Amino acid sequence: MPCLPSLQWRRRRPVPSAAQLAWQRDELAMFLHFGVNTFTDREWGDGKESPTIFDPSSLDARQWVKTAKAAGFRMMILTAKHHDGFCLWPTATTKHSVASSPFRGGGGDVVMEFVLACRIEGMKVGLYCSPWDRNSPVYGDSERYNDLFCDQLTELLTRYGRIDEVWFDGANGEGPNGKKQVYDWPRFFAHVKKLQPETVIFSDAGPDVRWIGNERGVAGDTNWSTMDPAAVPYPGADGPNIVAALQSGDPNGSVWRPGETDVSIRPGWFYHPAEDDKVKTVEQLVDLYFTSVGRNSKLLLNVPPTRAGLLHHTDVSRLTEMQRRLSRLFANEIAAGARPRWTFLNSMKPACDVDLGQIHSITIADLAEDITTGQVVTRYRLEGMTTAWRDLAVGTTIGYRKLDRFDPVRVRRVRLTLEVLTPLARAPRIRLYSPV
Ligand code: FUL
Repeated sequence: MPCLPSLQWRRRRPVPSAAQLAWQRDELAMFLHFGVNTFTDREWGDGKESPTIFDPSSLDARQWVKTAKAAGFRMMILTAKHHDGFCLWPTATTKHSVASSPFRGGGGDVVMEFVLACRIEGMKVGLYCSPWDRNSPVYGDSERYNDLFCDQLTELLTRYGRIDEVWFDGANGEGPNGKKQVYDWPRFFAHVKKLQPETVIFSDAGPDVRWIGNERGVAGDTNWSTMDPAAVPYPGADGPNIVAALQSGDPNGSVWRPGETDVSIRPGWFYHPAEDDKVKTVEQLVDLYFTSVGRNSKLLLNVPPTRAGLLHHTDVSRLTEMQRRLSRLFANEIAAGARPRWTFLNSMKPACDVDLGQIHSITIADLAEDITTGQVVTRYRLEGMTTAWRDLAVGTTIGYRKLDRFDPVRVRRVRLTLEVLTPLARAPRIRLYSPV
């Protein structure tokens, strides 16, 4: 009788779509919260704001995009509509928009300026459109509002060319009729995909990208890109196990749904002058890179434009410095020429040994699975040796990228031992960096 591989080995594990793969490889995305709250100094508008308050004096979307590009960001996501319902584009669905504001004499379109600036700079484009709408008179009249929301999505997804990410927040309230709005999520998702088949949709519940479960910028140290879709059944779902499921994913999950880590450079999501001296430090920004990108996630860092319509000079200089600091940290790769010798690559405990040729001081390990074939590492141990082996980093998942920082250690050889769910299709990548 032929010997059949075990069922577990034969089951096909989920793999990323081309869009999910590109999304992850971008690593850094910038969030821009901008709207009437920028002018009222609030975080959540109540929808009663007069559109006339929206009057950025020197809005320059090129300044946003150039700043992001110089700092290594590859995508930007703008709040086209936040919970207050004010639309940054001239929509036909409501008068509560830029068309009723003094901005560009009522002829302006912030979404258009943003998209054009992104196109010129080769930056990918994402749009946030809040389903919770505190201005809409039909919010709470579920079917009518769902129709209106789909009309808004149609405008956003047909007027501006390719949109690479559509970002949904799960916030859900009651309308003026006192009734809770019932969102038709399957309809929203299908509508987006019909209009922009290549886009990735973000929400707590995916379908393409999931929320990481907190707004502190910290992904789970164990972080699977696979998920059980039943764990978070719809955006905004509440329950005792939901945050853990979002943080860590699920090794046995049936869908590929990597986590996105959103956090603001300031305490609030919108710009507040009183927070000008509370901008995250360069060290904090670098830490965020390690707790997001370095934990198999993607960093979505919010940098809110000011009332002038520009990124604040403090935020700009922190971003520039963050990029400089990261480039320095990853400047001295030392194992580049060394060939890892893999043993038992086809087993459940593959291991490899790298002879560095001479003694090197190392301080960062950068491990990566080839996720085009899925994510399978459940445990890893990286050891270094000059005279005796010692642990450098021990952890659970690797995925797209796992970064470990440690005090500089002088080593001549390193050894990586893995435990995997299914045999590796390709050897993981190992990069080691010396301090500068
Ligand atoms: C939250 C919203 O309520 C915040 O205002 C912000 O937009 C953040 C990104 O998502 O859930």
